[in-house]
Amino acid sequence: MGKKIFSGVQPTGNLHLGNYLGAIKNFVKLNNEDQNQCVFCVVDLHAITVAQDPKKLKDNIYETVASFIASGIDPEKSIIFNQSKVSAHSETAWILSCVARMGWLNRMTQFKEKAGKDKEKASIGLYSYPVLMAADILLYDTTHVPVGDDQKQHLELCRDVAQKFNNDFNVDNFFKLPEPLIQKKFSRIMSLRDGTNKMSKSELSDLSRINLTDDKDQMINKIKKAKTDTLPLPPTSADLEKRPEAKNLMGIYSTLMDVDLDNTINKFSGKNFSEFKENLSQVLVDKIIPISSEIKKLLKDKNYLNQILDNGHQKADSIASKKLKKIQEIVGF
Ligand code: AQP
Repeated sequence: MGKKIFSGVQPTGNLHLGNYLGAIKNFVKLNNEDQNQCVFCVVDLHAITVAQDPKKLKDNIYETVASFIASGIDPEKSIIFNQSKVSAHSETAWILSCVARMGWLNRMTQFKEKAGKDKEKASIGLYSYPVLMAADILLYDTTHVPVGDDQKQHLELCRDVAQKFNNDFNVDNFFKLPEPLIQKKFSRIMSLRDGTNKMSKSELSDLSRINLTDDKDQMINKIKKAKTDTLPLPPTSADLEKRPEAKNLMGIYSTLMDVDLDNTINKFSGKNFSEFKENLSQVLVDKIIPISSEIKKLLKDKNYLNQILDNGHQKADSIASKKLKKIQEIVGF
């Protein structure tokens, strides 16, 4: 039997190599497996947990859809839609927020990181974000959720919420407990400026990430400027452990080439960074520029993108509203 896949990407702009290698590349693989039912959501309700410029948000929604399609997701085979258009997500999130416990949410590291020191001023939405994410996933009887490593804790919370709902209302197996699908290696792509921080859309320095819409010169320049150390490339993977920037760049190369890290190490051991960076730039340009060009082309055809979203909205709404109706009956509405 095929898998039921659900995952989301926030339309917060600057979709980057981390989003692609950590999540979207995996979406494409799952989309291409025959039996799977895939739902890929542009999670705009999640995006507004931090302030967004309304005009840019609209553009970013189109850019996210274009990135899905340019990366190889087939909109005929997978459901692609905008989260805010299917009201069952918000309605289910409210019900589940009465099931989830404060103590569980207090442990979420992403909230702590994003809220920073001034958590009194963070939005309530940012705090309860994982409950909305649980609603997103559970509405589609999802069996597998392809995500980057940073989302693992939220997935565990989703399973806890599902289990507690099933227990509290005595509805065994009503919500399925979804499994995370996280890449085994290099599940977290790090910033090009600091190998200990994840590559992120909201990082101020554009030099910290490769955007999926960057052109060839920008990519080459960012790799040239990527932080490194002064040593030549090492002979074993153990030697990389204390060299986060070298490890990240070699990981990016290996993931793009679909080869093991040891393979990359053997190829470049003893060489200096400038030679390695030339090879890395070349593979980036070969693999990502076709996607980048396709995104730009698709963004010129808003009618086509709207058509995909409308079509996806109808399909998603039909599944989600049926599940919501059952949830409402169970809680006694
Ligand atoms: N650096 C990363 N390495 C691997 N996977 C990553 N993902 C994000 N960054 C990396 C994965 O991409 C998917 C979509 O992420 P998202 O946009 O919904 O949210 P995010 O994790 O908050 O992404 P960013 O880039 O870090 O955005 P900001 O800066 O706004 O917080 C998810 O599966 C995520 O794991």
